[in-house]
Amino acid sequence: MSTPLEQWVESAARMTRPAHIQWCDGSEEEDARIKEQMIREGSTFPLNEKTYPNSFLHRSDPSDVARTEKVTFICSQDPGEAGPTNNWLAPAEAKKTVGALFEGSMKGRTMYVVPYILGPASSPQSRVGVEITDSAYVVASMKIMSRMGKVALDRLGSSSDFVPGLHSLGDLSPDRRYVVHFPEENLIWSIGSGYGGNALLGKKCFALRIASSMARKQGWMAEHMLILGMEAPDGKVTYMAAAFPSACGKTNLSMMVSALKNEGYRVWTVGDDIAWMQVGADGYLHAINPEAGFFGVAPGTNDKTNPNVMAALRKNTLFTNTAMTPQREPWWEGMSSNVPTDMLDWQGRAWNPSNGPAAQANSRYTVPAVQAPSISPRWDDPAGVPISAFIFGGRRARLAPLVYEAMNWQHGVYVAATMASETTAAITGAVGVTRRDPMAMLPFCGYNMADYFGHWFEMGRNIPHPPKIFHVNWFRKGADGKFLWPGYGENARVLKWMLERIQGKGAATETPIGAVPAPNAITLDGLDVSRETMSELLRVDPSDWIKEHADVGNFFERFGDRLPEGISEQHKGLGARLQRTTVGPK
Ligand code: GTP
Ligand code: SPV
Ligand code: MN
Repeated sequence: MSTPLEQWVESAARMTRPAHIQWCDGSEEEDARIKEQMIREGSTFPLNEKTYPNSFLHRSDPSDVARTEKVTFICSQDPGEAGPTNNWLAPAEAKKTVGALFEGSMKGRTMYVVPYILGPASSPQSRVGVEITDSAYVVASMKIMSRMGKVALDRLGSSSDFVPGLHSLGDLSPDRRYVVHFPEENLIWSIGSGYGGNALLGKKCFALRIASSMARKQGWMAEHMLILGMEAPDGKVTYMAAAFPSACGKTNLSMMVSALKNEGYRVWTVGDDIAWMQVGADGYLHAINPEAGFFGVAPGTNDKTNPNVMAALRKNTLFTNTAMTPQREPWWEGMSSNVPTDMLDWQGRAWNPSNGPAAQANSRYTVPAVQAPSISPRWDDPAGVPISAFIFGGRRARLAPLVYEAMNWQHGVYVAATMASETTAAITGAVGVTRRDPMAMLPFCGYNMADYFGHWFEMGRNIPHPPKIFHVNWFRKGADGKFLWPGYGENARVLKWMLERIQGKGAATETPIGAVPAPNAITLDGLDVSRETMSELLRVDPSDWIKEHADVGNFFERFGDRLPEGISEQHKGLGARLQRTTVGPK
């Protein structure tokens, strides 16, 4: 008798007709063979064995360098289940259209069967997925990003309790690229892309889109959040989770070297992109990191902005679409002030600045989490870590202050639901366009976003000790167009204020949108930020916020009467507070 997994593998092989089938065990020997295969295929290159041992540079197809949201679909029976912010296809239609592309797509190629666990191997919160792929790069990446191979097969046994994900490179044509999700069957199909979130199906497809839909039914949360522990001078560690849209600073915040480390404040990394959370016996929300590695944005990373990542990257790392120096070392814009000569750009051409940046703007590194010097001793804790604060934020050149605190859970859900951010190179399309991105989940919520807001309210009723909710904006700009806040390790100063607020200390000033730090409440010692700049960073301009409020109202209209009452109430409340402020007290 074959197991449910074997049956699914057989049916996938009948459809895609590979020349070979290889079951991955996750061993180092297997990993070495996969790397050899990648090198033979011609787009992967070993890096300097002395300075970057066991590290590789992979060049993707130039038309395949970021997530493609336009071809990402939620395929529920009822389009209302996908909601107005997702692309929708009827399941039968998706199976027909995308199935036709899978017909014979692996002919002459090897089909890899990649079992993996999301979350600590022994955690009850963890789940098993299996990805079938014809990409050796995907296998090598999944080995870093998840607990992959035998450990997952052992956990699965003959059970049918796994999320199947079928992936094929197809012909890599953007016209024949689809990333489709069937939340009612917990199934993922992806074809035509070898890139990150499109192809590593354990990441955004399972750990967010499918998992968010499971979490809603089962009473837990799957969020696009980093998880960090903030250590105070007394040695106590307070855990926080933060949701920022793609390429808006999650990896950097979670791995920061704190500017306040001499005062005893330091940051420990639990996760950099995704959090799965459920209410623990102690009444706190407990978070696990479903991943085992970091798939981080390379450009802008250097010894000053993120020394922890720079240290982590020196071995066993897979770089994608960076440039390469004559010493066979990776390079990207912002890595060093001296630009190496005679580089190959991300497409393998002799670098010529007239061709644009040497490294692709969304070039990335894939590195095992344990290599980070900041990795938390509890990052692999099967019980997860108790979360005391949620932080939301995005890129807003104007409007949003450096930090503010929501009044309570309901207000915090509203703050998160009204988040907006300027788009980045992590997704295909225009960069710098401000869009609403509730909870940084716009591209990742596997069901109707209005119901997702409802789920947040529901969770609030079920968490005896709910996290405090904050909003941050590291990206506010001055009249000169430059960032007002230095960011990176200096963000520890903002985390310190949050910690004080959690402890019932920390001075704050009420504004219509929430509480901002009182003047002097943020430690500025040793920092070249003037009091004037600080007050500009914390300024809340009611007339700007009245415009924002109207824009938010238009966004919410898209959800019709599916929008939870709690959101409408909060929206009215903010409108009234803003009116009172501009009119002045009677
Ligand atoms: P994804 O992996 O796409 O989810 O991105 P992310 O949210 O983890 O973003 P990441 O930390 O990789 O940062 C993305 C870009 O923002 C990089 O170029 C960083 O250098 C830059 N960045 C991160 N933190 C800050 C900050 O505090 N201030 C400024 N100005 N830039 C930052
Ligand atoms: C993101 O875009 O949020 C990422 C990169 O973390 S990807 O894996 O491509 O989704
Ligand atoms: Mn991300």
